[in-house]
Amino acid sequence: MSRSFWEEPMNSHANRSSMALPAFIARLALIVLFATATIAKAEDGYRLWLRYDPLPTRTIEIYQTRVTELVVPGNSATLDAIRTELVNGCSGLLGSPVPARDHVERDGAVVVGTPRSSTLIAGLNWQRELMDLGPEGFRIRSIKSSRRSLIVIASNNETGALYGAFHFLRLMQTLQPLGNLDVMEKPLLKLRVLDHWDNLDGSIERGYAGRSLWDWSALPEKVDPRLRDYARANASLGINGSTLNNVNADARILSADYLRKVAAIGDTFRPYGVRVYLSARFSAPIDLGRLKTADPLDPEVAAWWKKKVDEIYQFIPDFGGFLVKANSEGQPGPRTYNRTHADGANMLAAALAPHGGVVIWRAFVYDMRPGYDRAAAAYDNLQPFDGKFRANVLLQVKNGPVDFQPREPFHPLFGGMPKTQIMLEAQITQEYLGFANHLVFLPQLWREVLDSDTYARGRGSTVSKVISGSLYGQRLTGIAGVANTGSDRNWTGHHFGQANWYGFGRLAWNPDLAARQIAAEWTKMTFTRDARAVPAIVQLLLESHEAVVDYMTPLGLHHLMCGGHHYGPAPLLNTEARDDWNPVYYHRANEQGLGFDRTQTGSNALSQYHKPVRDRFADLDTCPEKFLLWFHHVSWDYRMRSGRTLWNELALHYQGGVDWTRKARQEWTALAPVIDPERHSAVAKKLIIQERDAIWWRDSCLLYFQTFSKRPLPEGVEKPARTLEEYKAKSLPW
Ligand code: GCW
Repeated sequence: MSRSFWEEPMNSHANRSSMALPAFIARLALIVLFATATIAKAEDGYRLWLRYDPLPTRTIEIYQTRVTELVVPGNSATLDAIRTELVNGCSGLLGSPVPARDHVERDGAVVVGTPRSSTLIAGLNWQRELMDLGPEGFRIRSIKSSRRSLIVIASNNETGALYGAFHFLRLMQTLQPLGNLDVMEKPLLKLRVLDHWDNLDGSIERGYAGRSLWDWSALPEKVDPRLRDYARANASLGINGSTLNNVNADARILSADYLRKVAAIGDTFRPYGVRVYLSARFSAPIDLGRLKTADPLDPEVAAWWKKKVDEIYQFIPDFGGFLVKANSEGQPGPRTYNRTHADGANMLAAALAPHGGVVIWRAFVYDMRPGYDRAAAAYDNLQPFDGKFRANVLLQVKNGPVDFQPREPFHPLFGGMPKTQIMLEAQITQEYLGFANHLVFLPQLWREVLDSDTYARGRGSTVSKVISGSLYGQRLTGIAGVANTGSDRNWTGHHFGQANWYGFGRLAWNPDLAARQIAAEWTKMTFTRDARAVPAIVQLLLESHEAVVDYMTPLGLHHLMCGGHHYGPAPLLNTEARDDWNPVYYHRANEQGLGFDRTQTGSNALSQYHKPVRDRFADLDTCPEKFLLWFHHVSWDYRMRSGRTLWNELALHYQGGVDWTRKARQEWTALAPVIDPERHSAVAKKLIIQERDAIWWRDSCLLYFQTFSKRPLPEGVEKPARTLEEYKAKSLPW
């Protein structure tokens, strides 16, 4: 059996007989020491959800007859990856070696591949089904062949077979019956990409889990073996793209020196179906090419990009394309030359089209004029170009109209550009959500956005349908997640941050998956299958998002974070360079009340939504209270649906968030017997920070808002731990 590279090397057994006693004891001590270290190291979270430790004995007994040998005929890097993964996975889970064979020898063989790699699969007559499932879909089926019972994992394409293999391992890891399998799966979105905001110096913008995984100085000669594990983890979810560098891009990434390094990364990812994308700096023709302009309508500029793109494909034949942040937060772009976003995107798209590459143009564009509402800016800037983008351009839109807040209503560009291929951009890294210190299960947030009804084509026009193309029939579809990975041994800083990487991948595959299912799968694969612990952890995960919203920005408040780093509260902040980087711009607290009026009496950003949505949000009687202060400025005594005043309700939400962090700590403590000590204690420490931070948020926000509301804290809300002056003097440390 070949051992998984996740696993530690096996200890060699000492030869007792030929050894003197002291030497033997010393050797034994060493072995014990080594074994302990090995076990301890194994629980550092590195293996993510791909842990292949033995399943419960009863399950093994049942599975052992179903999975006896692994038949992955053929030779290619992907087929090899499938074979290795299945041998390691099945052997580990079943606690004894499951051999790989060239052909079926017995009942219980698992046969994997494509009609081209396996004659058995070619003979099954599944052509039509496999065709319908596309290049990344797969079928898993229990069949009888030559009187033998087999499990077949088949796809038209090797990457699909790899996804099928991971799906099969997930079934085992989550203890699903294998007796009569009949699974057909295909991804609902085409591009499922992680965006890394990694800089060339190894730092990561908004990264909280160490340094960049790409060691540019060592590449291309030395490729960190970890990159293969990164690709494996992505493939296990069906993530098929990775944008390596920050959208605040350094043009040097496009130089030949760097392209060689990028190619080495691409070679490592390729067997796992992960294509490489790069963020392109719009001014690269000037920065790298020494041209005088980057005007997209200048023929020399277009020629420069064409040549550059041709060069990229020499290095990376399956290069995915460019991600572009243009004319946003100081980045250069077509507007610099009085050209439109469409001009810019289309010029790059023309260079990429012959190679099958795409341009992913970001909609995160906001201008500042006096009285401007930032929440309305992206729509105003991009919507007029609906239908103007080339066929290989996607417009990547953040889930909400401001910026990855703990909660936002859906972005009005979803359903607002029927003739444009819109992609969703989610943020997995927790820029505004407590960095890698807070436990917050983001699939819950994404679920809320995906389920939001835009009413673009009447009831049921959900964001999920907009991005999956089922509403408008767009050809290219996709989703991107700003990665939360880094060089930390456990990849994501917080062990529970792994759930967000996992959950993003699962939703990218199927944006209609329930958050509860994702939470349960992840928990069983990552932490424990204990029948009482699983529901407890799932519950914590599912409650966590609302709790974080409660102690940070309840009832539609947003952007109350400290300037710059965005950790901790600074509701009074009013000194940032731009108005719309200041919390006071967003909460608009005064003696009358609180909230941003985005109705007709205010910025009227609401007009960007389709009519029934607009009307529902505009009317205080129908506006969901979770968005109340996003759309309305309401008085401190405004009566909430509970009968309480706004002030009292607000205070109780803050308190509720704090209460949850305490409950989470207690429940986590109770789980100690079923979680390994190393990860248990690491999470427990993070939960202490989360409680401290929640209190800080509650107190500083309430004390500050109280200077306007001039009302006492209601019963049930604890007395603040410090004075407002103290909170002003010091910001929350991370
Ligand atoms: O949320 C803001 C972040 C910036 C980021 C920007 C963006 C990469 O604070 O760090 O820049 O969004 O999405 O472009």
